[in-house]
Amino acid sequence: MTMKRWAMAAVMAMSLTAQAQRSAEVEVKSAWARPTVAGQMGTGAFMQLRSKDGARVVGASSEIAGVVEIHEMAMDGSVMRMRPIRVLDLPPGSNVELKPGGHHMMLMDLKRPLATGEKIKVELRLETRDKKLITQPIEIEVRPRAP
Ligand SMILES: [Cu+2]
Repeated sequence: MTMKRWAMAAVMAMSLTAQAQRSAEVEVKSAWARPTVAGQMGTGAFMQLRSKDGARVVGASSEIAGVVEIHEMAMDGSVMRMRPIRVLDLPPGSNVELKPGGHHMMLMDLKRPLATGEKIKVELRLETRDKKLITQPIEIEVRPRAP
């Protein structure tokens, strides 16, 4: 094989790898997080999640937050409170929405303020239907309201 053909093959192999990464376990749409002001320690992030084969979100992390959790809203007497859940189930083919007032992602112990227009990276920890643990990087846009 000539050097040139070898280089082309290498480029093709790399783009295949990139494609494989793009056909991720979970389809993530309309991911957004609320901007924060200096000193604010936490904010909510929202998105639509869909897994063709079914999966479970079992954790999340981000370099901009010390702690990332999935929260649910639940009544505590007559007061609505949020509390962390350990597992978010994504039934096969269903849209699962993280939204204000409902299940949401919570970015806590923020290392810096989040400015409108920037994109932050979060890694989802997923358990696939065949019980494999994988991580999937997602990008979340910082904006004051849903896209
Ligand atoms: Cu919360």
